[in-house]
Amino acid sequence: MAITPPSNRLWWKEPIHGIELGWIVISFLWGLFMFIFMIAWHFIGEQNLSSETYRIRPEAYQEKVEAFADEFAAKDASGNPVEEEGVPVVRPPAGGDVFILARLWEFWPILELKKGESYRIHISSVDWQHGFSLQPTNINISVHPGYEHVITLTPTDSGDFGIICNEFCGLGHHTMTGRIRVVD
Ligand SMILES: [Cu+2]
Repeated sequence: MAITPPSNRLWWKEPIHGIELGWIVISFLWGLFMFIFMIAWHFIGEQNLSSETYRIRPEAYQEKVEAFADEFAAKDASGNPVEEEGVPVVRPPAGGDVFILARLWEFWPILELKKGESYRIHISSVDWQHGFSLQPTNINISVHPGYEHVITLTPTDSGDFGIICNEFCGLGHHTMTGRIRVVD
């Protein structure tokens, strides 16, 4: 049995009911309001992170991060590189460009930054998609191979800040963590 009889097949040409039209208008306006506020929150709520993004080959990014880590590797009193759980600690000069690489399943290297200085933090992946979530701050971006993201950041507190991957990336995903240390 047809829902509408054959004589009434052009059902979409029937006049729309007032209440239905009312809801369509309300949901359209609400959608418009939410759309505008995605942009507005960026300015009045400091919600969406400002970041720049550039194309880069994963191998080229890896070379850049390794050169950076070599140049500014932290050394102990006897001149040996400082590592924590096999990951080198890097002490870049205050206020410059710093680099982090995401890969299965680590963030590399560990950065040591100075409180109150502005840094441009570069982040990219060399294999799969990962997430960069800086705890406990509201800094959270997706990290893709082939794209270099740059976040401008000024640490306002000292201490250890954890990085966790929040895009599921396979077997070791739950162990994929990193660290940014902020010193006075
Ligand atoms: Cu992951």
